[in-house]
Amino acid sequence: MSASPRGVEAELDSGSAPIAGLDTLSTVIDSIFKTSDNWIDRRAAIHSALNRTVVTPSELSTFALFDPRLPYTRNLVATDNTHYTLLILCWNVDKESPIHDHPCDGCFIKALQGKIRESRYVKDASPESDQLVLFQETIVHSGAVTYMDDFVGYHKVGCAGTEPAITLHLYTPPYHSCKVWASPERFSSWSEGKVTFYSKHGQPMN
Ligand code: 2CO
Ligand code: FE2
Repeated sequence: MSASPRGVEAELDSGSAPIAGLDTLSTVIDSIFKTSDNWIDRRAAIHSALNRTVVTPSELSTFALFDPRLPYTRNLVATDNTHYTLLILCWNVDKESPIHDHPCDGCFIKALQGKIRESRYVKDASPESDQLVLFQETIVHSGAVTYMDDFVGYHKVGCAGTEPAITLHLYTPPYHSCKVWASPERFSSWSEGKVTFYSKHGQPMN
């Protein structure tokens, strides 16, 4: 792994220095987990690091693998198997994920190419209701970073443009399955979605 000439500490300290490439980002993320001792600082540092990250065209050709048969393709970029997983997801036009939760502390998304739509839901507060209610819909443009967790609600994500979209995701800590809702009409009726990877470290799984 290569840090920038400025060094990882400088990367961490600076609120504005670009982070050149995914290797450097992984090194910076490793440092964040070593140095920050509370979630508020860690969350701000991760958000800042993702904001500053510039993914190169060569990295996109290595990691941004599309399977045209799937709504979206999950490609593992890096993980320490303890604190975080870094993924590149590739979204086919007019396709989206189901509504799902995130059984982790937080989910960060950076749009790298194209644009995505993030639709956020909460359980209807009325005890008689078994619905998920849409409370926010956002178009996330290339370069923007979003944050989500189960305290905020649940979401679905999809390609919002006429071209396929590519996103960078960081989940902390890694998780292996999540709740998936086929419809917002029935909150109590969810199924378990297992985490799968189309590729790991640039190598297709099949
Ligand atoms: N959480 C979904 C997944 O990992 C993608 S939506 O962004 O968090 O498949
Ligand atoms: Fe998600």
